[in-house]
Amino acid sequence: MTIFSVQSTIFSRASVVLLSSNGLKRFSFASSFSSNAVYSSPLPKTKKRRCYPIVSAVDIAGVTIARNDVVRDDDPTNNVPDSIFSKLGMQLHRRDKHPIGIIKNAIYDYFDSNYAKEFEKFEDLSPIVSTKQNFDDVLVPADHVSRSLNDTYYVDPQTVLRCHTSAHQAELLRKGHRRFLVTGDVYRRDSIDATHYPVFHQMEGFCVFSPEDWNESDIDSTLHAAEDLKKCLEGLARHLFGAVEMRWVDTYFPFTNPSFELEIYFKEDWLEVLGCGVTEQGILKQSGLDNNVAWAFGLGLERLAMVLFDIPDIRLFWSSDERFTSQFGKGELGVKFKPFSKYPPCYKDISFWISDSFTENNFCEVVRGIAGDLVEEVKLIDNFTNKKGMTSHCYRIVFRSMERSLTDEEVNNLQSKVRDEVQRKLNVELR
Ligand code: FA5
Ligand code: MG
Repeated sequence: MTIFSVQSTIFSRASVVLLSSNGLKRFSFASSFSSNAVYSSPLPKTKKRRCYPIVSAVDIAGVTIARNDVVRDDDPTNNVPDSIFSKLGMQLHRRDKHPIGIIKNAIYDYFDSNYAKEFEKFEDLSPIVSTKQNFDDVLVPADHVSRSLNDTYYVDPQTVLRCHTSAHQAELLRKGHRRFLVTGDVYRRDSIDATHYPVFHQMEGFCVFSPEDWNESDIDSTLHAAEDLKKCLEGLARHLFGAVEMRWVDTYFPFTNPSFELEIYFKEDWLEVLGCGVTEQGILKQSGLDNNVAWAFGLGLERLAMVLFDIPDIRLFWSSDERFTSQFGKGELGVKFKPFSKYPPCYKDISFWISDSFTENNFCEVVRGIAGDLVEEVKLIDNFTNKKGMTSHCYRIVFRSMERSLTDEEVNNLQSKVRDEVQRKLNVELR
């Protein structure tokens, strides 16, 4: 969980085989299955401390959604906190002067000019989707880790906040769309550091080929799609960044085979910016496309924008501080972010004996619920099991505001609340 380290994300488990960009034939896969039981470790619902302004309703895709529709304090299968509800409907990707909107428009330009506007664009699909859309339609197995309450925000057992834009692939195919881009906000319970945030933006790309597209070449359909996909994404990376160091990593997704991730060298480490692959036939079959082949990708827009604009911390995208927002303009791709000031971090450690139901995502959610964007990183710094079989974890919490210096009193107060709440909600014993 260190800053800028390469991590596997919930859908992918990278086999970390370094590929050259033309190494298409060296496919290898690692399993993404997990023994974690679905619904294994929900964050217990107790009376919430309100650390966020309570928003009573938000507008999503022209529909008003009340807080009670999404945040249900009394329902144990609901794990959406107010901090997340307040982000629904913000749609940073639809703001032309925001780095996320600027990068989205630059990607649109690339597709419009290279594919003669063949790719249809969707950017206003509701992020509240069914588990069928989010998981079943894209062949996510019943025991896949991403389905757990630990990883995904559930509104109720059949409804989630989408955790990827792949949730819309199947419905758009069923409606007859064959080449499209879907952009939207996605939601995940995740670790806390400079490149992970529980709400971020993805752009899905999907492209169906018919037999006549590959019949003339002497390679098979899968290889045709995989080569086309890599060519398309390498071209996109050059369009956005010019010369940049990148590498392909083989990985596993339930919905593609073969599957790849693209990493870009940024701040002295490899940063995963997208997942992609050749679509599983089962998905195409659902829409009667048995004789076709397709590729798909899911880009992390924050990650791309961090590289493009040199933005060091993912929390900044949510800042309304003028010193941040005023640095970006519509269509301006060449801007490098100038940090307005680097305020000092404050480190606090917390140790406790964990119980069987403890999960790091639940812990991170408690810390975010109290400190919001004042928490920069949560890192496990010590982990041991004693002779009695009790396991102790020590976490270092880095508090830092991007906008001002924090006072000792304020940080002590936050840490004390974290200690109380962790004990109350997570069934751990403080040390
Ligand atoms: C997916 O979400 C797949 N749906 C992508 C895909 C689509 C694969 C179509 C194949 C075909 P993954 O979980 O790896 O994959 O996330 C995709 C990208 O989202 C990552 O590469 C990263 O850039 C970004 N991302 C993931 N988690 C976070 C996070 N917590 N904060 C910010 N960005 C994130
Ligand atoms: Mg990934």
